[in-house]
Amino acid sequence: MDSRNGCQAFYRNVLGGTRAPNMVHDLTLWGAGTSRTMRAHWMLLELELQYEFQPIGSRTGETQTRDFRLLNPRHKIPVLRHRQFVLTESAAIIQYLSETFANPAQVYVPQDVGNRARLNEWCYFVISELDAGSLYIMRRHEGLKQTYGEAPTAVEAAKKYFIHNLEAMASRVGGNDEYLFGSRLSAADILLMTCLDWAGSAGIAFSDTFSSYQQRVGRRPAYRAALERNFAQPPIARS
Ligand SMILES: N[C@@H](CCC(=O)N[C@@H](CS)C(=O)NCC(=O)O)C(=O)O
Repeated sequence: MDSRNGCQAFYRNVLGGTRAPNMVHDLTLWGAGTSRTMRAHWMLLELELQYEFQPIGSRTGETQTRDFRLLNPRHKIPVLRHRQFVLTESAAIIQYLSETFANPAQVYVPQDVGNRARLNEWCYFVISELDAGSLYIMRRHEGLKQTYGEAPTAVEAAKKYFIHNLEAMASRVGGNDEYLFGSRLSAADILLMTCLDWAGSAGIAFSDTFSSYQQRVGRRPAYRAALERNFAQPPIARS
């Protein structure tokens, strides 16, 4: 949103109305109960940021209200607001947070173009091949078949595609390093871990390499705190 859209009323009514004056960084996160919202909570908690939480859920009607559609015309969660800056897309949100509130002791943030490209490479791979290209296809055409149509062949193919792409990451995940980029968590780990959890809840079994990774990453206090916050209400769905 910017002034080109003539959004003064939006800033006044929607952003102004949600401002949290006691919060040091003036951050609000909309969204709870899904793997995508989990990512944003997790990164906020890794960086030890205080934020206002609007726990709206998917397919509850809460993403369809007039105010929310002004915030995100694509009516999806999560949405992050940092002062007057509004951002959607879980991967973009966690990368923005990790760079804006860099905490190098906790989270890996590349310092040069080459390393940033390498991090993007893995983030885009997980988001496009594991999330959108596999898990979300299964979700839409199995769990949400009433809305998107039943397509068992596509679901079966998406499961195989998920395993195939995951196994292509095995050498990176199963090496000596704790995380994808060495000894520190990165945005790519948050994306991968949330996809593994989502796949597990969809009944996909994966190799020991990924189970060990899941156990390792799952011991992080911020991950556990984010699970509690994001899934405080029984989730309707992981996606
Ligand atoms: N690519 C987006 C996907 C966001 C998305 O699809 N969110 C779903 C829930 S996981 C949603 O908000 N659906 C709107 C609704 O069903 O009301 C992201 O990663 O943030």
